[in-house]
Amino acid sequence: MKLASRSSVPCLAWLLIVMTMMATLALSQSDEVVDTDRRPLQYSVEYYIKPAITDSGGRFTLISRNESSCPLNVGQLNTDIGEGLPVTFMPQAGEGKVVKVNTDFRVAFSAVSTCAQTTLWKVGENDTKSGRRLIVTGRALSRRDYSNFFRIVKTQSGGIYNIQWCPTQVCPTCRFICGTIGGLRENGKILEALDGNVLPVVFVRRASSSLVE
Ligand SMILES: *[C@@H]1O[C@H](CO)[C@@H](O)[C@H](O)[C@H]1NC(C)=O
Ligand SMILES: CC(=O)N[C@H]1CO[C@H](CO)[C@@H](O)[C@@H]1O
Repeated sequence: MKLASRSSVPCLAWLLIVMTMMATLALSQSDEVVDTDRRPLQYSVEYYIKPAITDSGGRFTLISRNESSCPLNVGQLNTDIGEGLPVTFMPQAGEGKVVKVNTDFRVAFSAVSTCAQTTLWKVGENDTKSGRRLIVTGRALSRRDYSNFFRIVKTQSGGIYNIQWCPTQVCPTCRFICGTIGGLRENGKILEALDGNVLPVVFVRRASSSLVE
């Protein structure tokens, strides 16, 4: 009897350790963003961004808001026909290879623009016409300009996400008016903007992008 009760103590301790390890593992895995093949999203790999729901436009691409100007806006194709432009996510220093939810990163279309401008996503000024902040392309103007940082957040459904601008990780003391990206229809085009409807999206890994193991 004595022997049995003694040996049950380390047994219980082991069980606790194993359970804690499993819980930690489950937590870290659920923090990973996954693509449409349920593989973890990786930095520096190309992905297409696609609406998770129908009748809300096609894949993400660069859009010219005005015919004459260079494509400055982040937007969507009008239909689900067409590949769109892939993006790559760029980590802040010290991040791992895998993109996690609620983690600030920079994101750019991997396209060579004829306008010889950056394809980095940026939150633009509040647009007077729509009262919404459009997502444009451009570089931050200073080190304290956090307009290039975006993050992926979970929705109620697994594998479906929202893209947010809320860079509290890069500036924990800043007070941001955070916003989530959704499509804004204007003159037969779909532009992305904060401060309105919210678009659930999925990430489709570009076929030629090889996984870096
Ligand atoms: C943008 O402008 C509209 C209209 O002037 C205003 O209602 C809204 O609060 C502004 N949004 C932000 C984020 O400043
Ligand atoms: C630079 C430029 O021409 N901007 C125009 C683009 O279109 C919007 C909306 O129609 C106008 O408000 C801008 O003046």
